[in-house]
Amino acid sequence: MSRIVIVSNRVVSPGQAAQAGGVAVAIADTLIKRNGLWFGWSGSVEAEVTHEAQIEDSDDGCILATLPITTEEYQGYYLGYANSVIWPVFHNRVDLAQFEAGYYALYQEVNRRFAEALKPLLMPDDLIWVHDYHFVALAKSLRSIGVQNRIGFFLHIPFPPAQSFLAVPEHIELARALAQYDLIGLQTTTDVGNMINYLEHGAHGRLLPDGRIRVAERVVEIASFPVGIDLEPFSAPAHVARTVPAQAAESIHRIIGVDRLDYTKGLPQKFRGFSRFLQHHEGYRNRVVLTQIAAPSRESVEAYSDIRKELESLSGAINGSYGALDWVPINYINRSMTRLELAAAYRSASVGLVTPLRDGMNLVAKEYVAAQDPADPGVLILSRFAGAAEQMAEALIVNPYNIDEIAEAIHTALEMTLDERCERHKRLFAKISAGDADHWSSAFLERLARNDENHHAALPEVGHGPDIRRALRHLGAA
Ligand code: ADQ
Repeated sequence: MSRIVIVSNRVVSPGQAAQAGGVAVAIADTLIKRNGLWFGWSGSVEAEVTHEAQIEDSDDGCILATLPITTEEYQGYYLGYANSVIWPVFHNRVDLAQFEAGYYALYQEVNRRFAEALKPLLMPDDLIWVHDYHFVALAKSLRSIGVQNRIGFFLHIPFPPAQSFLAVPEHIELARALAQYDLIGLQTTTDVGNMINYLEHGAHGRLLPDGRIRVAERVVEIASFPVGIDLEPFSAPAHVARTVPAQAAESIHRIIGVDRLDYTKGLPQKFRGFSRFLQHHEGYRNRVVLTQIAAPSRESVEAYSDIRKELESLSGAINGSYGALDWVPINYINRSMTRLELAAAYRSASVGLVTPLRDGMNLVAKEYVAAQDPADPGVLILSRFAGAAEQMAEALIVNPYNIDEIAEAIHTALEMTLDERCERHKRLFAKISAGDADHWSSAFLERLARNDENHHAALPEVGHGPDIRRALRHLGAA
């Protein structure tokens, strides 16, 4: 079996991955099982450029290889191109993208230097799995220095509609860089449709009968692999259930929100939706509290400090209007929490309110479902613009821009009968168990591992693969 080499922006010791959460857990499990190598940024920023990775053996039999970046790269590559161009555009916020800042050169430079530092660590039959928008150009840099291994790429964030992607001045360079991968994994069939539509109409790509696409003399396969969670940390600790009272009185229902403090997460709309609910349903005043746990994120990017100020002022205004001596409607917590604390908070909540304006998947939706008591579960309210909505149709699906719809969904959730709650939860739980983190990484790696001959044999001989057909139907093109 080939060794696995994972490349991601941040590398953490596999033993600490559970606390880092989400994808780190899935990556760490895969690496431990296959004694792999994890390569990426060390998290430190230094004055001098470093060319060689620092190697460390982890206790779990994996190898960690990391490099620092320079202060200039931190500004231009990390905060700049990755988080002030790709992140906003891919989340359909072209208005926030800083195209003119000249960040692209530093993005290419970091991708090139990381490829050069990775090459000496590679063995000929390693499978290389690159994660996320920080490293779109990594395969291109690896190929240019002679690396011929199979290289897969997984994009954790959405791929935008072609019209948004075309706005990026370097879109053709990015398309050519994407074509250097053998397999591109996206979260949803909508993302697959968007990428294929762009490649065909914006980058002269040609869809082949076997479902792959030819771009700039390279043939690449694109498919959806919805990311899953490791359920155990959320479903196991039944002993922590109900140790987190919503507020002093036991009869108070908790609505829970857990998000990084990011403008894509729809937090102001969520607060306004909750306020509208209190306005329209007076009987629930004093009986419901919204606990919003919002971990600070990328605070040196201006758009992020703006959202923080907006939320502080909104929660203050709502608490000022509706609060009473013994009741604070919004319990706004601006820090990170442990997995155990999160599991207990999810389980103590009658409603999980997950309303991003755009999200690749959204793991919080899955964590909330995993943490519920199957005999008395809470109700998930989920934005139609989270990738998770493609799988989790049994949630109450809302338009996150429509605060009246959010308000009414909160009311419906709080009034829902036990039978209906159990039925919806049973179906959602079955889906997230079948598509957990392990299933996600195995499915991606199996597909990547197929050699070209097997690959052709496994795909339909005529017409496009099922993912491509669904994606094209979605776009009205087939
Ligand atoms: P994120 O944008 O970070 O991930 P999300 O999927 O919600 O979004 O994952 C966040 C993770 O961080 C969850 O595991 C959650 O429990 C944890 N978290 C959030 N707030 C926290 C807090 N205050 N304290 C502790 N933990 C907290 C990106 C994409 C998503 C995609 C994931 C995985 O933007 O769309 O689902 O990658 O592919």
